[in-house]
Amino acid sequence: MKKDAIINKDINRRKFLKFAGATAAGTMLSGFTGAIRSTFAQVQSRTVVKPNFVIIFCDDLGYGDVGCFGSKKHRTPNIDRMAAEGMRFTSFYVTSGVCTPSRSSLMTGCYPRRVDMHEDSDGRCVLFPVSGKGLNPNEITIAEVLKAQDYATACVGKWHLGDQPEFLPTSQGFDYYYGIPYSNDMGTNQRSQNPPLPLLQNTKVIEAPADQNTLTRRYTEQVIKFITANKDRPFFVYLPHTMPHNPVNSSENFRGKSANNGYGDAVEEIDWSTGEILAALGKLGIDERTLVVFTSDNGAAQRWGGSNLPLSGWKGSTMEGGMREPAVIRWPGRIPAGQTCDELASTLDLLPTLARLAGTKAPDDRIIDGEDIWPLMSGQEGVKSPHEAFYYYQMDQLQAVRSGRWKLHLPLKVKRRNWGKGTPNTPMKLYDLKNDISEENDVADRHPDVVERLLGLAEKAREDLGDVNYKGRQRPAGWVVTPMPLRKEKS
Ligand SMILES: [Ca+2]
Repeated sequence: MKKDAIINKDINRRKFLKFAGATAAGTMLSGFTGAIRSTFAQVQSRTVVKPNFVIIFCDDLGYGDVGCFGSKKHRTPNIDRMAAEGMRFTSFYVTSGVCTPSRSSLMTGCYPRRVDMHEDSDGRCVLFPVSGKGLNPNEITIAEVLKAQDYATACVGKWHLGDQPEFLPTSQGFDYYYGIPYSNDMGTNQRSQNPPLPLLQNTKVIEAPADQNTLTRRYTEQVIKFITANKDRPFFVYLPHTMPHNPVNSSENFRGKSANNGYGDAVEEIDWSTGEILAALGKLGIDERTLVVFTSDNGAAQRWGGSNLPLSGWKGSTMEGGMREPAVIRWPGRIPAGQTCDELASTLDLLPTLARLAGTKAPDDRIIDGEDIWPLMSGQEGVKSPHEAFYYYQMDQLQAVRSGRWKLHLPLKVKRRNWGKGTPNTPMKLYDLKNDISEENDVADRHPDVVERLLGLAEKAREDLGDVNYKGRQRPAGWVVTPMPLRKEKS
């Protein structure tokens, strides 16, 4: 693989401003007189008030891990209330069963293969510390789209799209960053050559190893501080929690309190955190102009106590349990309360949808795989998913396709797994997810026409997004030649 392309951020910025076109006019206004500016603001406020956005993105939280999605073990009254005041999405997907690729899609509105974030430089399923590879700064992230609309932007939590300065949130459209750059199990304890798990503020390591017990609490404080400081202008907060990814940790108020060991404690602290953020929005009087998303980056792992029920399979697989997530979206007055949407939607759709709500649109100088799902979110009657198909990739391999109620697992000579040898000769299977959400009854024999149609869709995906060694219409990742470990400066 070629590693010689160092990204020129200035060129990138210029390109982006060109793309932003009319929207850049908003930025130029800062040079005008106060009077003109205030007239502009009045006109603008009469036409459209830009909503705030908060995306709460858990790490490895399963489909069945919160009360409003059926958990009997975890007490999640705040997330449940959020669902009662908003909409549950029950066929909401991420594009991968693991962290890095899944996050690349939320940021770019593209499948991981599209932006070459489906594997690391050595063919592993996620990025590891001191990685020369990262999300290409030439990609236009959701934060960059919103920043061009004059949003204040913050990322608080686990990033995992590159640990070099060129790839960190502050180089990808976020004004502010506070959090860990990759997974909480990737400190020195994982491999002795890794630096102690760094906690960053912007690009500076402020603590190493990070005290994981207090991360959820500190993230929450950071988010509320940022929201409070920016309450009078539109803001975008991306909160990718570190928990409940293993090793699970929680602060003293939650430790040992749940009915499901450390995992349950961590989930219940995330619920508390969600409640604190919603309470802050209410207190600041900005509830009705703030859209909040709650979901997870992939399904629960098999080993640590999470649940994907009633789905089958675990984190890291293309079964529903790996890639279908609990999702709640709330915006009082704009999203109808207490409703459920079972139409196919995904994290791919957040960029186009939020762009539209901010008064702009997704970048049109490149392929974006996501679609605007505001018609679904706003509860318009009879609206169907904008996606003819959704594709389940395991790293570089297309393994399954869903269209409407049907999901086809493709027949594969060697079905890839994240770790170790693949599984040989896996047979084709067709499931009717409407009647068989657990993927238990193969009905391929009874529906040859459906099988043929889905095989055709898979073929289209192979041509477009690629499959194994065939690249398809892929854009390059970002690379740095000499990646350096993130360490705390000696004081
Ligand atoms: Ca994860």
